[in-house]
Parts: sequence; C-alpha cells; structure tokens
Amino acid sequence: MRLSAKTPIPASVRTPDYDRSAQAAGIVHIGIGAFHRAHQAVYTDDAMGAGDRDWGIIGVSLRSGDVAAQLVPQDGLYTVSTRSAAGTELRLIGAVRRVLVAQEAPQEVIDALASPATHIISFTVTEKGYLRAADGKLDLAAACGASSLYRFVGAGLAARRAAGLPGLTLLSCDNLANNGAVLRSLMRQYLSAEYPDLLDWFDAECRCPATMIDRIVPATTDADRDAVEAALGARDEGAVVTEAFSQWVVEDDFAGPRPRWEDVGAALVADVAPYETAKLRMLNGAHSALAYIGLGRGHTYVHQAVADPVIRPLIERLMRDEAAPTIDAAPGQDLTVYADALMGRFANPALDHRLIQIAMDGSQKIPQRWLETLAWHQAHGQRCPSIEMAIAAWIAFLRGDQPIDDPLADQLRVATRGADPMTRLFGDGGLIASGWRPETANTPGN
Ligand code: CS2
Repeated sequence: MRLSAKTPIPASVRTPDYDRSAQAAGIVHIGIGAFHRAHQAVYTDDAMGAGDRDWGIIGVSLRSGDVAAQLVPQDGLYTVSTRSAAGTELRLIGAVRRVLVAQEAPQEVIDALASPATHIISFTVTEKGYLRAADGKLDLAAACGASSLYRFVGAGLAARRAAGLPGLTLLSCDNLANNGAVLRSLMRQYLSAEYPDLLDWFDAECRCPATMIDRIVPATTDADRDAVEAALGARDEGAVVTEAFSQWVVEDDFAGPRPRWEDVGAALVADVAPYETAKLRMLNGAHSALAYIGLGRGHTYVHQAVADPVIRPLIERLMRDEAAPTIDAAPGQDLTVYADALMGRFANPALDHRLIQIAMDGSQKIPQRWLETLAWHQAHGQRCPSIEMAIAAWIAFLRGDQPIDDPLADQLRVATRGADPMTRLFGDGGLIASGWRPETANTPGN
C-alpha cells in the first residue's frame, strides 16, 4: 500500500497538528530535493502546527520528474526519519501541498509565483544551480535556458507586477557565501537583460535575505524505504532520513509576511554572516576534506572516515587551527564548542552518509569551503597543511577512474591530468577563481 492522505498512521508516528486541506500555499520552493524536505519544510510544518497558517509549500523540480513521481501519488505526504544513537524517530510532514515539474508545467509554476497567496520563493538548487560563470557573474546563456530558475522567477515576478501584486522574498537556502546578496545580484543581472523594466520594481518590492542552513541529509536508499515501510505500514517513496540536529539562521529582511519560524527553533537575526562563514569553512570544509581523503583511503561513509586515526587529526586541525581563526564569531558563538559538536555529528554511526555524495560538484564547493580560508592565511603569511592535503586528495580523486560528477568535469579532467595541476586549477586565469594562489615550492599535487 502506498502512503497517501487516506493511510491510517500508527500512533508511534507524529502527524501534522493542523488541517492540511485548509492551508493556502504561501511558499513556492524551487528544488524540492531531500534537503528541503528534511529542513525548511519541517520548520514550516512546525510553524503551522504551532498555529501559524497558510504556509503550505508548492514544491518545484526544475528538471527531473523524480520527486513529483514520489510525492504526487502520496498527496504531498512523506516521512522524515531522524536517526541517532537513541534510535529512529518517524514523523509525517504535511507542509508540501503540490509538486510541479517546471519543464512539464511551466505556466503552473509561473501562476503559483503570481498567486496573491504566495509571499516567499525559496531555493535549494545546489551551488551549480545559480549558473555562475568562472568570474562569479551570471552565465546569461545558461540563465535563459529552459531549466533555469531565473526564467521562472523572472516570468513570475513580471506577472505579479502586471497584476498589481506586491513583490516576493527570494530565500536562498544553498551553501554559498553571502547567498542572499549573491542571489540578488544574479537575479538583477538576469532582469537587466530580460526584463529591464522590472528592475526598479524588484529593488523596491523584493528582498533576498541571507540564510545559514544546516542538517545532514544522506541520499535515501531502498533499505531506508523498506525500514520506513515496516514501521509505517505503507510505502513512502518520498522518505527522507536525517540526523536529530537542525539549525537555520535567517536574516530578518522579508518583503512581506513570513512563517513564525523563530517560534519553532530557527534564529531570525540581523547578520547571518558569522554563522554562514563558520558553517561553510568548518562543517562543509571538513566534509569535503573527509570526502576526498576518505575515498582515497578506501572508506565509504563519513563516520568511517572520521574514525580513521590518520584522517581524524587532519579534520580537527582543519576546523580548529585553519578555519576557525579566519572567522569573526558573533557574540555568544563559540567555535571550539562548534567544532566539538561537528566531530560528534560526523561520527554518528546511525547515519550512513556517503562520501561520494559530498565529493560531487567539487569545483562549485571548494571556493567557499577551502579557498577563502587559504587566502586569509596566505595574507597572514601562513599555510594550511590540512586543506593543502585535502586539495591533493581532490586532485588524486579527479585523476582516478571513477566518473566525475561536476559541471566542470571535462575541464577538471584535462587540468589535473596534465603537468602542474595546481597552477591550472588555482593559478592566474585558472579554472577555479579565488583570492588564493598556490605556493610554488612544496605544493602538493605538483
Ligand atoms: C555536504 C552538505 O554534500 C555536501 O557537500 O557537505 O550537503 C552538508 O551535509 C550540509 O550542508 C549539512 O548542513
């Protein structure tokens, strides 16, 4: 039996505390993958459970029909399994009302954005989904392509303005440095080219707050779905599995109404930067290092790599001695305690988080995870041995036999198989733009 609104749910499973069918959709979310379903959708479900209303989510996949095939037959319902040493907690999430595939139903997506009930458009499209060229500017040709977020947002905003509706909050929930400002700038570049008449309205009516989002969400496996089925008594093809920890820090700068996420665990703050920088350089920086060094040493999962006595001290040093000194902590933010907590989360044996999942799209991740830290130390005349080892491991990974899942796969292969890969990757005019330049002597990977 497939999970749906008619499924009797066992008493052990927590269910939505509100009348789902009575909720308008206030949020359109682009990129409804596992991360959104385990993170922002849970906060929104909690906010509606706590009495806030009309924040149903219309989920959009830009390209793939996979999530629609999982959730549409289930009336948008899915479970979140929270796994820790204490066991697994299963919960049914009701916040997602509809799922659209933009390629198949472009007008429905634009209509959803132009609905008077919609106040927020949020995004988890991964780093590469922002379609930035090597210089960080919008790749306009890609942004005009059929599956670009900009096309839909541009058309939706134009329809709102034409209908005399207020603007929207554009909420980036991806692991980019300054994600709000970056999205605003890229969106303005797109509008300047395609909807120049909309720019002043966009500036006056729309907001792009920054966010720091954090929850570890491994890709769901068939074994996970079987375990959910055994507990639920119904098949949930949209099941997501995650850790108990969850954190969301959001810049409180919205164009219109928003859910009271602060009542259900999110932090609404004036300045997200210290949290975002610490998360990117410490958590994600360590993750990418674990991925490439761990795969090189034959590991499959994060908890195995971090238990390796050769890798563990490198990760400790990367977070505490290399990344932490580069961060201007917010009042009350303790980076030592943060590093301790991250080591505990990485070691969670209940969560099989595949290193290969983290290893994908390295070219899009490494600048904000490693290179900003390296640049800071270089400006202070210092080196970062752990990050430099991680870079050597990335190069070894790119030179290996496995397929490379990265938008720059072909260029990376060429750059790392020839002579002097460090210069070809990070030197002047190299493939990866950054403020860091490799030292010529003793450079790993040469
Ligand atoms: C990971 C992140 O896949 C990756 O690159 O580093 O998805 C990480 O699990 C999340 O950012 C945790 O919040």
